[in-house]
Amino acid sequence: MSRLVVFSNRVPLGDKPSGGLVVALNDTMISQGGLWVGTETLESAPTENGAQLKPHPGATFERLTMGLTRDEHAQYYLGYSNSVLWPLFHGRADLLDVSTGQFSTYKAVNRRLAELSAPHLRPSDTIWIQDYHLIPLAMELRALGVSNPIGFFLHIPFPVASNIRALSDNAELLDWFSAYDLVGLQTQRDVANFIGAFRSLGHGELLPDGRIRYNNRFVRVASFPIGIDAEAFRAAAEQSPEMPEITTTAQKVMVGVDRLDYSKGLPHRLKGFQAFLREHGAVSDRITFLQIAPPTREDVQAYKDIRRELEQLSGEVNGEFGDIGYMPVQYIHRSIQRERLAGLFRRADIALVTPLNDGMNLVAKEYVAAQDPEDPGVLILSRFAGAAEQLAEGAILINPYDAASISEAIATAVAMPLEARQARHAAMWDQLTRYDNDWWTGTFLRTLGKAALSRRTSESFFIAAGE
Ligand code: GDG
Repeated sequence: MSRLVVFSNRVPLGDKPSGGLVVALNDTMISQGGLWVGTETLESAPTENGAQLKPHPGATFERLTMGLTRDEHAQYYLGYSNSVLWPLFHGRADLLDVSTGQFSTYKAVNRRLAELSAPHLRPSDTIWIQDYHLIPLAMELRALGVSNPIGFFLHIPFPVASNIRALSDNAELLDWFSAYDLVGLQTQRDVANFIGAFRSLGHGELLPDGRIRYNNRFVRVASFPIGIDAEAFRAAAEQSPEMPEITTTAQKVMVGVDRLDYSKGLPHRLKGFQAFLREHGAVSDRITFLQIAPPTREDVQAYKDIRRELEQLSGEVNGEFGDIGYMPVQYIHRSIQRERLAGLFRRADIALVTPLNDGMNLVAKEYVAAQDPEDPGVLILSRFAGAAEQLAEGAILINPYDAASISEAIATAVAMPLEARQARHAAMWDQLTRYDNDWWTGTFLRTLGKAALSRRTSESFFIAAGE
């Protein structure tokens, strides 16, 4: 059997991995073994900076990391990855923070990672590269003669062509993607955007078999919505300890859990809750809205701004509607343990998930998985989350830009009878178990195997034909 080699910016080094990508792949690596390669930021610059990969023994699979200096972390990770690609791919060209050195460091880090990892690769390996930090990696590996099947999965949305034009070096982006055998995206909408970008920016040609031909390279693109291990998450929620601390004077608990990121629509969520309290507060059950928002990328200005805005808004809502013994908004700016998160989801009557743009949104799926099917809570979900393509039948879909839409959805959720909640939950549970984590990895890797085979055939055909 072919060995799986995964590349991602971060490699799980602790006992309890967290974060969607890492959790999803960790299970696969534990069950089938392989090699996981990534980066690690060094506290002080070593004399021979990142001259070789560092092994991390102690797992059932092999782990290697490449050390990044503080400067590389600033330019490659905080800079090009998170101040250029992240906002751009989330449709926020207004938040681009471009500065000299980011682009060249991003490319240099990818090149060094290719150079240092190539000697560790075997001819029969299947290579799976993850996310926007490492888009150029396949091109760099190909330049070193690596001809293995190489797949890529983008965890965030793929932007429309007009947004890509905001990147000065957008032609390189298409070159990078075309070095892959298979590009996996979260949704059908992303696939349409990907094809649109190749057609309008690069004169790519969509072939009848669904592949894109671009500069005589062939790349297959398809959607593989990332899943979770729903059964395991349900079991964790069942076993999670009681939470007396969230039994408040409120009759209902509504929850939100998101990294404090501007793509998650947190201010919009609070404005929606505020509209609900104004419209329906007097006649509704009292609701406590518990928002867990762990810090993330705090050195990037846009993240400092969103934090300030959120703190101000929670204060405003609490000032307007709080009472002795009742604070409508509980805002917690730190991370909580995964087991407690599962229990919190199960306890909550409603989840409010309002991203303005999101690749998938695993929180929505985890909330559904954690519910007691006999007495499930209600998911309110933005139509701009990738998860909305799968969960439309069971969730209440909202437009996060419209506070009235959120307010109405909360009122509907509060009043929803048991039977309706059960039926909606059953429809979503069906999706979660059908398209779970094993489905995601299995389907992607099978498709990659086929794509690599047909690419070899086509490219040798064009070489033979002298094109
Ligand atoms: C990216 C894409 C895509 C959150 N707070 C805590 C905590 N979490 C966990 C959640 C969930 C994960 O982190 C977040 O995943 P999301 O999917 O919601 O969002 P991103 O971090 O933006 O992930 C996204 C995903 O990649 C996977 O492809 O779905 O669209 O943006 O698992 O539970 N976990 C713990 N404490 C917290 O406070 N333990």
